[in-house]
Amino acid sequence: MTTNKSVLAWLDDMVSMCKPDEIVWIDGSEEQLEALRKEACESGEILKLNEEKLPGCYYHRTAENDVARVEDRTFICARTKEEAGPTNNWMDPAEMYAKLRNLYNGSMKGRTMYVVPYSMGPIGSPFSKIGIELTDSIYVVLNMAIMTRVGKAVMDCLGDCPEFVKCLHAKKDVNPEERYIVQFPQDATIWSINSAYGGNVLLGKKCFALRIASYLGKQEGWMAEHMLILGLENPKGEIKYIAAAFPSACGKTNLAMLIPPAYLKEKGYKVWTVGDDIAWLRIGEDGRLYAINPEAGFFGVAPGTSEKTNFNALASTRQGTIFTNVAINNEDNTVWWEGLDKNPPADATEWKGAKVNGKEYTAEGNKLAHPNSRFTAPAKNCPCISSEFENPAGVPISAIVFGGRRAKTAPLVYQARDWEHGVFVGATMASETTAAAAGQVGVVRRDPMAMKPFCGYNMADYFAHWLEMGEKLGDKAPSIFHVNWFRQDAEGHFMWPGFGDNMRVLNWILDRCEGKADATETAIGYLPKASDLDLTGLDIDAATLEELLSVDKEVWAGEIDGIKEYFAQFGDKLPKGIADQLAKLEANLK
Ligand code: GTP
Ligand code: SPV
Ligand code: MN
Repeated sequence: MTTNKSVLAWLDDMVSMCKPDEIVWIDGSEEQLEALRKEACESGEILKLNEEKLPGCYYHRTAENDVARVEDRTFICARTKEEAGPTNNWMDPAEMYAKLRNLYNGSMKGRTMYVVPYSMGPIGSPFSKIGIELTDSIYVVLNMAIMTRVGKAVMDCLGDCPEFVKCLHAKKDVNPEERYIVQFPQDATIWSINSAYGGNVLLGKKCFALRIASYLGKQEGWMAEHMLILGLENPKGEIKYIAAAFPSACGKTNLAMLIPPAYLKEKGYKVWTVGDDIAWLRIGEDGRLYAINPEAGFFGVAPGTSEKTNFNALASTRQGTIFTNVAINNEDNTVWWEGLDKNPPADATEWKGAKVNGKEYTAEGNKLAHPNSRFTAPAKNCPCISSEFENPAGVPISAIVFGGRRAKTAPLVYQARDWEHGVFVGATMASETTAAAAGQVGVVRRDPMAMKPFCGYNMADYFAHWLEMGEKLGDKAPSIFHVNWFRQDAEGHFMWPGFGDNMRVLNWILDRCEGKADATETAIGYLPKASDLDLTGLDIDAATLEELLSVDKEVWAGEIDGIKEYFAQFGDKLPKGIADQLAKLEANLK
């Protein structure tokens, strides 16, 4: 498929190491993908679902020990430990290459190596970047074909250029003890072994589009962020774009596809989805910040997705979708997960593969679907996909929103005083951990800009890069906000209805950007009073609202200690602007 010397030399090296029986280039044609689906169905790697109800949809179950990203097995092998920084695992690149070459050696004997050329971003856009993933998993090929633009057109676009990200994935024996997800930023190389799950193996996603791309962005003056991108259309037909960073399983897909409350819908408000997970941001010719979504599909959390909570996400999964680790409804060979409806199938196969009576099974408190079970759905299926989705120049961003899952502390919404303060707000984000990564769930941890697991270099330099971008943007910089949809009352109930009602907060945010909404200055930034939000038709009592929109100085004083402790690991590298903002917050809270 190519005469590109760099590609062929690299491929030779990888083939002689992995020793596959066969090499198959993925050309992107429907015929080839269909043949692979057939083959994977025959081997049992995937199952075909009900063709009438879910046309072109398949089911896949991963190993029980392989159901989420593994942060403790993920490495940034920069030249030095200092370059990887204190928030990343690091090993000397030469040592890591040697260790992994041993593991990869002969790992594809008796197997086929698929060569998947892919583009992150529309093929040929100045924003876009090319990768080639070598994998021995048809499941990975089929997912990459949904999540990215794959095939011959990508190789044609690459031509003789040596600049592409070299990605190698071997499923091997899925041994968690020898699982490695390794980025070599200086070599634009990603090596993944002993996993077959999502972000560990769909190497265009977190490994490339965030870890490698954040490193490239730092060198080249742009940003790769864990952000959704949405367009909010007002009744006049004007569309303003928002980019929002929330940690994994904290609501990006949901917000990106939001359906406004009925009264706003009637007025003509609409939300258009540009992206649900990753944004690449560059300064445009007019000096504003522009974003593209480098992906072509959604790898979304299934549990909690329903017609009521996220109609558009559910609609996106009704054809051409791969479901991973959800439950099977054997009554009609469709899928089910907690939160889809209140009616688990009696005849079900739970995610681990056991046939169960679903009604009794959930009654025991067990989950039919894994909490991190996912759907891989083509973006073009989404009823609210933006007309700008394929725009190679991206969309102009008016507001940047950070958010986390905080039962206490963070109010529903507040606005940063300026860019530098906004970067501090992002840098001090904290959120409860979720099932998207292996490990304990529900523990509050610092997750700057929702990038803790995804920043491909020293986090302190990443903060500095954010500050530099702000300097370049000057008065054209988007305003920065923080939201928290997850405040809980004493009984552990969510205080804010969330989902579609988050639109009320988005409207305040965009009005603030245009100087059209009021706010009160507090120690942490500008907060709306209840009367500043449009709460028409919302059933929420005044006391709850007051609490959602308040800043408890004592609780925040406690935050200061946590922030200081967190920043200490960066030593002198912590940018002065960030240290200044911390001092300001401390003074404000006195
Ligand atoms: P990743 O794909 O892991 O990056 O996750 P994400 O950030 O896209 O999260 P997603 O939108 O899939 O939401 C994860 C979980 O949070 C789901 O179970 C949702 O139902 C729940 N959720 C999303 N938005 C809200 C909200 O506004 N309020 C509440 N209470 N829950 C929400
Ligand atoms: C996340 O964990 O943030 C995801 C899923 O979007 S994964 O692709 O597994 O990283
Ligand atoms: Mn994500």
